[in-house]
Amino acid sequence: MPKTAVITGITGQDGSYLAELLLGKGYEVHGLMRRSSSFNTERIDHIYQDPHTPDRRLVLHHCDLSDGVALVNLLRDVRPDEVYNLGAQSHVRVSFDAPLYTGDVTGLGAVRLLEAIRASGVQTRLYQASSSEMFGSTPPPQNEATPFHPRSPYGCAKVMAYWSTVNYREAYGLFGVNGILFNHESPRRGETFVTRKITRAVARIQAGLQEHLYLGNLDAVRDWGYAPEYVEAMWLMLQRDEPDDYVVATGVAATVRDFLQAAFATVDLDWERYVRFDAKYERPSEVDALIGDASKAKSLLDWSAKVQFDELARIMVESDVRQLTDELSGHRVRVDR
Ligand code: NDP
Ligand code: GDR
Repeated sequence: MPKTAVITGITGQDGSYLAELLLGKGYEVHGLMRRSSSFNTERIDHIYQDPHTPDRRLVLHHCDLSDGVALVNLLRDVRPDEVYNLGAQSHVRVSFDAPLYTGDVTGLGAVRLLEAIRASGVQTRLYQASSSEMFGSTPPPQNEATPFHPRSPYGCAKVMAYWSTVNYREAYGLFGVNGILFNHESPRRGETFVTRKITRAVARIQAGLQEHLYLGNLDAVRDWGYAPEYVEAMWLMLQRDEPDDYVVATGVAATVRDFLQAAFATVDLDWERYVRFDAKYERPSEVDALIGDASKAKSLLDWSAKVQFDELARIMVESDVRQLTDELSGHRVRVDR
């Protein structure tokens, strides 16, 4: 029998790569998507299967992490072997503007899913998308034993989801794992996260469509990896005999300025000519430095990152240049945000 998986957040960056990975392994994949007034399936359109396709292995369901009863019903109907909770309000800066909403979806949403697993009585394994943002102001390097000190409503919500997963493991014997993933990016990264904002701007500046790029704090240190490699680690965690928690990271530190330099250098431009400061992109409390120690994932999952930030910047710039060329040749230029 092929395995069945449920993915919350299938329309997001990681959800789309994970769906591809699981379909490639022969899984039947059930993705939860929010109802939206405009199409929100761009990242999974290439793997979409029409409901009338015989034996289709990708099924989409309208469901929201704020709707606990719908989660119970869905799990009872699908009876998945594995559940990946990737759904979240995932933008750190936005979480300061929408703290209650972020707490509800990113924090309580995970608890609703845990309760839905219990209430439906389904025997399943759960992956919780935990985040390096939980470490917040605790200095690097950070590993599984590093204390949490979140610096945003998003980070606080992720700490709640993390501990709830551990609690359901201890209280009810649930096979629940936390992947504590450091920043990971790709050509499918949301356009308001700093890496993608930069690589899109490089393509537009080179094409003469944009003059300046407005950014906030350039001194922040992050550990940027490549998303397709990170979803592989998620899957590996659920294949172990025992549930556990794992840091997933490259271990390589780079500032936003370093990423800027690498991205603009891909097309031989000097970033300092184009970048301007705008305080609106600063956070009320910033996370200064995240650098992960993924030695546990290396020894127990045999997983390690291959792509590092400078190659990542090149992959993303090249993709954005191609995408812009396609848009221009179709006479369709998207309005920038
Ligand atoms: P994205 O922001 O790209 O995707 C988030 C997904 O959650 C989207 O599918 C979104 O739907 C969905 N979603 C948002 N609100 C709800 C809701 N109320 N109910 C159901 N679904 C909802 O995030 P990523 O793919 O980058 O990240 C995946 C997960 O991993 C997130 O939980 C994130 O917090 C976490 N994470 C990400 C890291 C990273 O560097 N990328 C690092 C560590 C953790 P829609 O498409 O309609 O907006
Ligand atoms: P982050 O990613 O907050 O680490 O969360 P983001 O790309 O938003 O910010 C990274 C760093 O860049 C600085 N920065 C800017 N950020 C944005 N978005 N826009 C700007 O204009 C800008 N200028 C400077 C930020 O201050 C920050 O220091 C991501 C998300 O995917 C989370 O969901 C995930 O949990 C963490 O990574 C790990």
